[in-house]
Amino acid sequence: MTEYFNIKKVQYEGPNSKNDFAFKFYNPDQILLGKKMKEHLPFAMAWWHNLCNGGKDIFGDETADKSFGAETKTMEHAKAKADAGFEMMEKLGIEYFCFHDLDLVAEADDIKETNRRLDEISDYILEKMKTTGIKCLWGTANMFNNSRYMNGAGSTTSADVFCFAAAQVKKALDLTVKLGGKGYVFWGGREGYETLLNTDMKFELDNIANLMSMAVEYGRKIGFKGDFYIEPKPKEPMKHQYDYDAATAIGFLKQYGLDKDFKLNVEANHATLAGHTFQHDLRVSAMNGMLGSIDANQGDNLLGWDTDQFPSNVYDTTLCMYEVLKAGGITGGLNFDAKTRRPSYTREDMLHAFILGMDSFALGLLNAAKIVEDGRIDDFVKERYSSFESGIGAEIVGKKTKLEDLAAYAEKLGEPALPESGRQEKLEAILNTVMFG
Ligand code: XLS
Ligand code: NI
Ligand code: NI
Repeated sequence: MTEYFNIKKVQYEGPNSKNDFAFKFYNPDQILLGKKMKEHLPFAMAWWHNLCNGGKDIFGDETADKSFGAETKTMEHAKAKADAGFEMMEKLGIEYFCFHDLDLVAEADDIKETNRRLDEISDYILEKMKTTGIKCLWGTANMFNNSRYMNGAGSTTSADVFCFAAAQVKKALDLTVKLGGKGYVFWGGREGYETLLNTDMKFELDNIANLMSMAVEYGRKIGFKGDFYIEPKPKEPMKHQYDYDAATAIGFLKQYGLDKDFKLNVEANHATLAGHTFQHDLRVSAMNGMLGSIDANQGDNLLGWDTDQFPSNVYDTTLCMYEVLKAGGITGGLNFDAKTRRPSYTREDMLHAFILGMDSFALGLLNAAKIVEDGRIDDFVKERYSSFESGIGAEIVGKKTKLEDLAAYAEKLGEPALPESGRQEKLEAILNTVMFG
């Protein structure tokens, strides 16, 4: 079989190694807080960015050749992509992949033919999964590229397009179950609007929820036991997207009674587009018991779009893994929803990108474990609210008070003392010492 990546399996060589094709920090079998590093970090490859995307942007053509030696849009090409993908995952020690239906095969003019192609490629992929032990993290349907989805899928203005979307979701669920996927994602790419002058927002939201409810019903019927996920994103491609951020998506799920079957797939670069930190959206999801999976990438603070970079910012990976550890881990995985920069167009660049991302998350995990073990930050937060542990504070928390009781307490007390200092600078210094000390 053709070898696409001309290297041996990437090994851990430690921080002093100068080998570009070695891990400096990701040491899969190293035990941390009672678990192997690779169990803390269930990395996944995104089929679309790595095996499909050639770097096309609105001003220019592809720079990377993703034909993998086959004529594009053929089944040979679909299989060559699978071969290359599995070779790369094996060489990097990546145990999961994520896919859209239309990452796997080219869409045909007729949905029946598209589905036949999907059956053929999923048989092929299933064989590769059996021989390599690589697993599917989640599947999804691409309901944003084709022009029929100009107004969205669940939020479309056309009942016929809605049915087409339903057909794609049904097939993508079939594929996810066939490949044993842990999750099924709804990223509402075009589920949003450009102007309220032509939009019935309430109607669109009801329809999206309806599509999701039907997906849950069908998925459970065919034996899907995993989690459904909403992946929030505030904008791009639409001006306004309904799944704006974690808090909005959770409210939506609760409103429509979908919160038992759904969790969130939080993407770093989407959280920042919504004006939050990555850590914020992770915390919002975790505190609602809905942190399911993570799209592990990073954006660029100077740009206002989803740049989908491989993570290199260790502060961010540290605070991400700190949230994950505090949440007791995730049932999903860490999907590198990320691509190499357009001028980094070679296969070596793909490997460098994953090694960067995996090492950045390994560093983040090592640091997060140190923060937890050090305990000063967690202790400070606990202490900060200690006035609610006894006396009137405990009564408030225990819901034993009325507004009149508190007013009487306040009148007797007079002007309260200022709350204790928030000590942000001290805590940031502790973080630095824990990370670099
Ligand atoms: C786009 C999204 C997309 C989803 C899957 O911004 O991140 O890649 O993860 O549809
Ligand atoms: Ni994503
Ligand atoms: Ni994204």
